[in-house]
Amino acid sequence: MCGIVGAVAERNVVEILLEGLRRLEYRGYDSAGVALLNDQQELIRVRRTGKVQELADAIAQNPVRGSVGIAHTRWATHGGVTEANAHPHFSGERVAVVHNGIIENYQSLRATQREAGYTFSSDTDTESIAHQVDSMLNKGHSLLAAVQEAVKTFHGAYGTVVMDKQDPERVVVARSGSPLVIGLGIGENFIASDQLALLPVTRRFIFLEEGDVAEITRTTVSVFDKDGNAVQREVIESNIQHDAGDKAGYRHYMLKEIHEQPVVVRNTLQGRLTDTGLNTDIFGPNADEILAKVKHVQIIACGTSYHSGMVARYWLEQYANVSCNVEIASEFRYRKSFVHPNSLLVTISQSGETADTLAALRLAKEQGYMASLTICNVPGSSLVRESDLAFMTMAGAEIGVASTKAFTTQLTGLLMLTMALGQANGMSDATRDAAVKALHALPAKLEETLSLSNEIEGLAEEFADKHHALFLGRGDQYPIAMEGALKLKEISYIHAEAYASGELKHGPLALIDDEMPVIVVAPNNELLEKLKSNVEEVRARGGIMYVFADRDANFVSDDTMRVINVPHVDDMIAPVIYTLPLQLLSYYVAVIKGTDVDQPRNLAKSVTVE
Ligand code: F1P
Repeated sequence: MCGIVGAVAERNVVEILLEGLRRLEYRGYDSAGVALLNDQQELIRVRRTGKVQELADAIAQNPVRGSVGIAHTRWATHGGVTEANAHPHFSGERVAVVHNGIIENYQSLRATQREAGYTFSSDTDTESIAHQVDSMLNKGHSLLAAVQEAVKTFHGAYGTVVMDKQDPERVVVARSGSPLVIGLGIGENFIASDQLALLPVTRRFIFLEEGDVAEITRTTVSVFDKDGNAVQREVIESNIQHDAGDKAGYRHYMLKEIHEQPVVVRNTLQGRLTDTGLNTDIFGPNADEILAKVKHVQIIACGTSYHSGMVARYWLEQYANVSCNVEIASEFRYRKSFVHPNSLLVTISQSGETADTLAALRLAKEQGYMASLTICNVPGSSLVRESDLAFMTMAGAEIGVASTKAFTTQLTGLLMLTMALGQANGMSDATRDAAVKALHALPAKLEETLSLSNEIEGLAEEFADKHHALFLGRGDQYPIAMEGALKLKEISYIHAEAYASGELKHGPLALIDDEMPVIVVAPNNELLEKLKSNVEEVRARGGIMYVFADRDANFVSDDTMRVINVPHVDDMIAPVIYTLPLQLLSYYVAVIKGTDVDQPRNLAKSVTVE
């Protein structure tokens, strides 16, 4: 979603801003822009719809420079994808603003501002931020005070950075609902919506908290909390590994990330899984003491992360004897729900910034959960900071909008959570030993599964002209079928649905014909015979099937069924393993269709608005 970069320096900051925007490209956006204060104290702006490269080309043709600047990638919410709606937005020739989030009361702000004589050149909610700050400046406030006063009138979510032409030494930033991080340099300071944007210039960061307003000059950073009190926020040294430019020879980040899974799953296990069980407190300080009391788990997440939560429900109830509910964050947060005694709230998120998941966590905290745990991939993210316990997946930066390695590392963490909760709830030694063995084997099995890549690439040809697809699975493979369908939708734009195959007779069988490929995930588990009956139901209606099956499951390819043999693995890790062929299938179908694999249309990597 939208990205912010800003800088206050002595040197020309144009390249820093553009590089920052490039590093945020993976989040998804549709236009980009930059505003600078140049040496003549003029406010200049360049904006383009499309890619950051188009903005960079425009600047290369008509160079601009400045030592104070703000830049933005916009993912349209209010107003179409036009240059006029791209950020930065100005109020007159004085104030420039970039903004992530949504100002929900922008209509009423606009009405008041119109009455005061302001005019609008965009359809955005952001322009009303610029005018609001300008009106406060006109009352004689400093830039800092003007922003502090202006934010009092905003309802909604914002991460915003403001420049004032008449005060060229500083930018003022405000955070409420959309993350912002200050990067500390030597004789220069920076701001961004994500630390990745600033890694070329610094590794020292201050993560702003909800309600913070901060004033940033070349040499000072002053932070004020929501009540206006000056506060000290901790400076964190980031050791995050990321090189946005590096596809390591792969054609797309998504393919690179699919192939990284054996390594990142190994990294996620490292230091946590021993030869006989788990190390202590791998979910945070004193976690073992808290987990020992847990009798129920409520999982909250969105998208792919929700699917990993769905798998965890099967695991927790089957292996750990702990009851579990899973819910989409946007539903959970707007309904009254029941809090079971001794409930642990678990949020799952790659980014740690998903607006609905974060809001659900905040709501749940008021509802009497025993403790909150997040399974998250981004250190220092809002979910990590606001949860009692955290388990960091070690997927590394995930650039492809469609999540792959984050998902399999989440599953790895969730299986370890199952072991940890099972410990206090009667998990047998045999089950624990099986889990340890299966997890130790997982990276190598993932590697083996990736060798199906060529076969799946060949198969993808058969999907390129299809408009619909149906994914089937049972038990803990049902969420994997859902994840497979989501991947195909996201990057190839083929309509795909997933069903628990026992549900076929209850409706979806009506869809079956030879134009609707049916993808089946079929490990050799106790549900195999049931699944085989469902496969026969599809066959009897002329359906064409692609079955990803355990080699011992005895499926045979024929005119109506193509069987792809998946390595045999223990039941516990089968959901992780069967994810890979479905990721590869979606990837190769998307490549054949020529879509923008890493940045699919209309989607954003980090969904920071609800
Ligand atoms: C949730 C999510 C991702 C998806 C896309 C949009 O994000 O739905 O699963 O791939 O990037 O957001 P998160 O909470 O896991 O960061």
